[in-house]
Amino acid sequence: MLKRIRRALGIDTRQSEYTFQRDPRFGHIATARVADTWVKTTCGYCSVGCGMLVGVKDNKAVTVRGNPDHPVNLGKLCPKGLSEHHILNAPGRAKQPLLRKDGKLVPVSWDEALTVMLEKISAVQQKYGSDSLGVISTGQLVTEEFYTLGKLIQLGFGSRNYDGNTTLCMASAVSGYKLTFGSDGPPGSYADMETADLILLIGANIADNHPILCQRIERNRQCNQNSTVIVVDPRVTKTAMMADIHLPIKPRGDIALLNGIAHILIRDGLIDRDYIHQHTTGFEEFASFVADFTPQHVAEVTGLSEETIVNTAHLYGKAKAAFIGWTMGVNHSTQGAATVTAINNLALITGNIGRAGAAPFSITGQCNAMGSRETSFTTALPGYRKFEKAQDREDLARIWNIDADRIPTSRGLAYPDIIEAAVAGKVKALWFIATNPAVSFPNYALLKQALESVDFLIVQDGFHPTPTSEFADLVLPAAIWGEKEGTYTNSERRVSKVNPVVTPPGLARSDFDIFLDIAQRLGVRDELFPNWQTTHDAFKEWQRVSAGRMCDYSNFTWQQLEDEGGAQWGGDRLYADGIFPTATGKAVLYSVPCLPFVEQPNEEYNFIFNTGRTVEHWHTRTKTAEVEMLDSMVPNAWLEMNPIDAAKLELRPHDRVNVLSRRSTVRNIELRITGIVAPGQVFMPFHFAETNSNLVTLGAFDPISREPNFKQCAVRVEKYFKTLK
Ligand SMILES: Nc1nc2c(c(=O)[nH]1)N[C@H]1C(S)=C(S)[C@@H](COP(=O)(O)OP(=O)(O)OC[C@H]3O[C@@H](n4cnc5c(=O)[nH]c(N)nc54)[C@H](O)[C@@H]3O)O[C@H]1N2
Ligand SMILES: Nc1nc2c(c(=O)[nH]1)N[C@H]1C(S)=C(S)[C@@H](COP(=O)(O)OP(=O)(O)OC[C@H]3O[C@@H](n4cnc5c(=O)[nH]c(N)nc54)[C@H](O)[C@@H]3O)O[C@H]1N2
Ligand code: SF4
Ligand SMILES: [Mo]
Repeated sequence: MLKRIRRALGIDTRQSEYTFQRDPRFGHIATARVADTWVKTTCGYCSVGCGMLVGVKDNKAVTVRGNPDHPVNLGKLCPKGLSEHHILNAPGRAKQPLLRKDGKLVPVSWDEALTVMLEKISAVQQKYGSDSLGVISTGQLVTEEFYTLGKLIQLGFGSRNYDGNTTLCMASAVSGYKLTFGSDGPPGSYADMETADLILLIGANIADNHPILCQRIERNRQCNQNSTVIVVDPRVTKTAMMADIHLPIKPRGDIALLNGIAHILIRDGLIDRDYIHQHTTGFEEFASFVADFTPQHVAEVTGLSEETIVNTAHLYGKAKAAFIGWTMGVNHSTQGAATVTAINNLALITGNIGRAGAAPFSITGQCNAMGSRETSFTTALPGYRKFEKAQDREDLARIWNIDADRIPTSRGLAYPDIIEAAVAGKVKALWFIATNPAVSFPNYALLKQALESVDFLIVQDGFHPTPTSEFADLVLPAAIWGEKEGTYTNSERRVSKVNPVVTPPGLARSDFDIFLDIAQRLGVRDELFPNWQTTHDAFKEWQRVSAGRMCDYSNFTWQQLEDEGGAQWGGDRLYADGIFPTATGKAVLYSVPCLPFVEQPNEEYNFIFNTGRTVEHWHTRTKTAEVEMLDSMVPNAWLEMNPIDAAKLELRPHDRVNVLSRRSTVRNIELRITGIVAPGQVFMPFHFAETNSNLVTLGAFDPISREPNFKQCAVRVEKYFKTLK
């Protein structure tokens, strides 16, 4: 779709071409790719946070290679990282502000764009109150930009209705960590994956989505003959194929499995009673709660054999150091936060936390989802402070030199609730920054209604047109990775330097510059951002705000972060002393039931629909569809179905099919018949706007984290016929 739109607009969709010269060492090489200078930076795709060197020639990024000195990746990069320079001068980049006039988006100056934006927001806020402005950001800006944006929205515009696409992603991990430990913050390090005796990966397909982490497992195997890798996933993913043991769990059987493992550990005396006594609360209640999770009961719920469940528990309980890593197979659920607490329970009752190789470790998603969590202003106040705590608000007011009563005492609406409020007419202006909800938000029909209901819709993106920017009243063209400076934090709390390589195309400006310009026009720049010119000014204030907090940046310098391949706040691992930031100083064991997922299959909609990713593509493909070598490998979506189901439906490999749910239909997808998925389940990647999986997904959200249940809903599959439009 993106390519079609661009072709229709006469935009060249080909990659730039190279001329060739002969090099005595390498044979023919492309001259256009011979770099004059190399710039150190950090990959802008996933949260592994690989260090890279970008080769530049004539203000053009011509090549990328892994930074051999970076501790995260030691010179390796995955296919997306290796081709990242191609996105910078891709034809689809947004190059000028566009304003809707008489129904059409037309080019305007920045002055006109921002003048109109502020007039519209001000009109809406005067009429409907300050919370009628809703803002959704991302996990893909630099930390300094997140900090600036949060201040601008909460204190400048005075709206509490600010959230991010991180609620579609990490929110359950954040909520689960807060419940158990009293604070967010992944306790472990990647190095733990090298030293653990047992690695349990739950709903995490690292071979596709965090490929460079796989080398940690390889290194573990080289050093430790007796280590075991167990992958819990309903599908036989590439990661499952790398494992020693794959547990093809029934969808959403995870809590039962985790409680069942706890049951066996307690029954067989494989728990650390000293650790439990000194560092946790709630054990008696927990032990009696999991008594019901007998191997027999858990086998029924999970579809795994009793023997497998007992074996898994014994491997976990007997490991000297056990590591649990998880990603979206856990978080993307109405029981996401509860599942995270169940994971934390296992770590706590065996003392597998705060030691080398031992951690309950949420593998994050986007390059800087962690930076957005640290600076927050969404679910918390900056530096993991709490809206509800007067002391926290007073601390910040002192640093900011403002009255404490200007700081909100509770969070505003979460992302899905902002969308609902837009449909309900309570949020009247919406501003999306670096996210593409028309492809990524569940239940597209409701999202579309929200986009069409608001009085004014602003989309600030590095690319245009995107499926979301097509709805916009105002498009603000933004600089992206490779064009701006600041820091990203990866999954292991490592803060790394991000550097500009080239200047942004056309009139595109960095998000930071756009925020400051808006602050100036709003009349709050001098108060909120005094004398700020660059992201380094934001960094300096953020250092003061984070000082003494868990995510303390006060001793970091940009130069040191660049030279040393980043630094981890909190050191190698958190909670080494077993003291947790809860009221009692102890971690809390939660007793969580395992509930059936919300939309169970029935006769009419007889399949469980699962969605996820593939290594070649990044989310909604605004970037990777522009990289020929990635897009040509996987140009279209597909649907995975088990041979038993295909035989019943008389479908053959590569048939074209439709996927129907109670909400809508995805039409004309290639069918792949494969044992990767179990009978009764189908899987589809969510990357493709033209066959958008979120037409059919469900608008059901975790009551605590507000994260969507992206991984299960009920669908049926029918053969596609051309006449069906
Ligand atoms: N190539 C690539 N890499 C990426 C991204 C990308 O778009 N492309 N995105 C990044 C981001 S933001 C994120 S959040 C991460 C996501 O990384 P992952 O979480 O690894 O990605 P997914 O494919 O969404 O889901 C992982 C697995 O969850 C499984 N799953 C589904 N239901 C269940 C269940 O009930 N229980 C269990 N145990 N598992 C289940 C799915 O079968 C799937 O294999 O990837 C990051 N890295
Ligand atoms: N069905 C289903 N849906 C899902 C998921 C799933 O597994 N299944 N996964 C969910 C998850 S975990 C996530 S994280 C979301 C991701 O969903 P999105 O956030 O919508 O995905 P992206 O394609 O990364 O969108 C980022 C946008 O920001 C733009 N951009 C990139 N860099 C910059 C920048 O520096 N500045 C600005 N202003 N713009 C920039 C890009 O061009 C792109 O349009 O999708 C969620 N949706
Ligand atoms: S693993 Fe992630 S951070 Fe590393 S190169 Fe690939 S996309 Fe970039
Ligand atoms: Mo994500």
